[in-house]
Amino acid sequence: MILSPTSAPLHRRYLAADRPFLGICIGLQTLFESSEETPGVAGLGVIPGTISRFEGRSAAVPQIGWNGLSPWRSSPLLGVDEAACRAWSAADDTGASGKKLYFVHSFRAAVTDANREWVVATTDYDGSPFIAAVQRGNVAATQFHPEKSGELGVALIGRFLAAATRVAAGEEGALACGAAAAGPWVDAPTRLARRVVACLDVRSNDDGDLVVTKGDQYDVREKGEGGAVRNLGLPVELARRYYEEGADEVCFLNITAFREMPLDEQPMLEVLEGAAASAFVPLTVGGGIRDYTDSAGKSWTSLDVAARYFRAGADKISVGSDAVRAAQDYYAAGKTCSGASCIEQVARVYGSQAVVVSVDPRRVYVASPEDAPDKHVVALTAEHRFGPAGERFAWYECTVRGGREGSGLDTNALAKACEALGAGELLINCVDEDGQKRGFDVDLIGDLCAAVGIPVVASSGAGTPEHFADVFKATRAEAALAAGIFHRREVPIAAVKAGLGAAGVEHRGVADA
Ligand code: 1PR
Repeated sequence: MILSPTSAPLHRRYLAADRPFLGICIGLQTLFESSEETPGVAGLGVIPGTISRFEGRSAAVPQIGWNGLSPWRSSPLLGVDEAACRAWSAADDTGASGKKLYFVHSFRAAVTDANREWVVATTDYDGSPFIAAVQRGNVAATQFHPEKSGELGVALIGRFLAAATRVAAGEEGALACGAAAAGPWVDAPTRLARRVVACLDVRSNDDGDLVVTKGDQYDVREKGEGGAVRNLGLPVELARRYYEEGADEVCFLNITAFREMPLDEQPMLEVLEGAAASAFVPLTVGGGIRDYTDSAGKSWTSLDVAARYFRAGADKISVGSDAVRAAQDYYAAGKTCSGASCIEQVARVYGSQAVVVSVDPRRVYVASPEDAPDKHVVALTAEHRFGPAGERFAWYECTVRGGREGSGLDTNALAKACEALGAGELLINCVDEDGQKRGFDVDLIGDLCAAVGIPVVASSGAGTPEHFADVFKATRAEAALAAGIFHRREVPIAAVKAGLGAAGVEHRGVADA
């Protein structure tokens, strides 16, 4: 499609005039001719090709996490030339195989002969390379999110803005990249890192201050009569500390939202705005995301609530109690989707990759699978997980209201329903292991990883760096989350990453700049 610099709409004229442009994620995909994600809607057609969905042959879809780049040519924007490119794939001191950037998408552009001249770099996922960065003249775009890719990404944006300023001042070639190439300089496939997530359970303490707290099997108060809410720090300060220490994501959970109305909880919006201004990694927020009527009688949909969180700086929202209700409705309606659930509303507008379901299972022990014929029973493999009478089997009941109420629904059924409803990721807590520091419940995590094709985040029970390597070696979980050991400074994130390197688990290095 030839773009006419005069007759086309403004955005087309801007691109046709080769003015400095940096597209991010959907901003890259829009440059192509069309996308399977929006049949019948034409792209800008600047780059030949159609965007297509990952097939999920050998990896979870969406791709969520930090993956490497295979540069094809020098690029001032990416900050790579042929010599520096090798640094991109060289292992760092924690054993991470090269620098990584943050991707979160279900669709991608494949390299074709017709678009090869645009390709600056590719990345490998789900068994094949896809286009990670394009450029021609001053028009550039990346599939990854530089604004969420730590110092590496912040530096890339800085280089783009500086070069764009020089181009605007008449300096030709300030953004120019090397000549088009036939393929990557380094023929080693890139690998997706397993993510280390820091989780901040947030609530008001007895003085009304919003603090980060931590439960012990979901009990966040100090032991003893009238115990105060544990105060482990301030949310924005802790989020910045974890970012600086190398956390790959930060997750905020408003753990009293099921009692108060979330948007009356304005402080959570301020927490997100503060964190987004200083922690340049993905932020997830959960707690209270559901349809509700506020204290003034105004009705808000889940989408309204989620939209406020996204505008405040969240990249993903997490749904807990409302996901259980949605799953129960799904089964009650004969495994059909109503379109009305929070998961469906938000996934339809923002994409599945923005919707996390946070599950709060607890074990219900049975002597044998036959004792729970209508439940998905899991065989327990570690003595500390056996029941009080030595039971080696359990089904996992979803709880709601922060672990306070059972739902009767088993977690395996919930996971399948939420995937069908459009959730993009599962965050699997475990009430029994929360705060116990005995390691993640790999029986539960492995069972759910086998049940769904979306990414899984293991949560609850981390006590040592080895526990992270254990869950990544035992299951395909794409991420592992911890709270207590980070808040109490018992285990540094760098120690977790070094442990992953020693165990040969792909991860993102701590110093990514
Ligand atoms: O139900 O949509 O309003 O969401 C409420 C959210 O808040 C849910 O994601 C639920 O898991 C969470 N939540 C509610 N009450 C508590 C509590 O602790 N009293 N947090 C709570 C549950 C799970 C993680 C925890 C990990 C790691 N905690 O946040 O941090 O288990 O802990 P560890 O590393 O110290 O073992 P909705």
